[in-house]
Amino acid sequence: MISKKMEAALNEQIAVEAGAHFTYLSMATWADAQGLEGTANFFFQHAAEEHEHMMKIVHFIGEVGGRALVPAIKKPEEQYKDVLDACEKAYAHEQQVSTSIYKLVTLAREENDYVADEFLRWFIDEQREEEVLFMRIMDRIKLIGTGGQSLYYIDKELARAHAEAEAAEAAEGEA
Ligand code: OFO
Repeated sequence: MISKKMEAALNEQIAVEAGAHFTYLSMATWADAQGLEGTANFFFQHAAEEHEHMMKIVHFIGEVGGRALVPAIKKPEEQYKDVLDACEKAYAHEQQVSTSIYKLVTLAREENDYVADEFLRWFIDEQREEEVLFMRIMDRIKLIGTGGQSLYYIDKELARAHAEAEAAEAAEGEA
């Protein structure tokens, strides 16, 4: 049975993941409206992943005898200067998410909640992968340049990142 403290902390994480889902959804629709199809698909996929993260926690809380609560979500930012700006904000967001996951792990250990500790391991790996992904994308965008003519190549780069992520997910599903 989960402690009340752990249950409350995991419920806060549900709000964090839902917030990430909304943030990436907003980046996706912004990119779509700019005609940046590759970028939009990349962020739509990321939004879907954050929804999955949220649902993992919802189901976990239920499994360990707690009650998952549906959070109120703050409206995300709607305008971005350019793709680099969106990626920088996504990276900063992921860093915050990582911090909140680490705090959950610390709490699980303080509470001797080995089940939650084990459950959270997946999120630690996921956060590392996501931070690396955004760092790589930002590096590539900086190499390509952010001028108008670079947009086509930046969009292709994000389309490639999207395709790679889809392939990795499919391979994971087959394993
Ligand atoms: Fe990328 O944030 Fe979820 O865990």
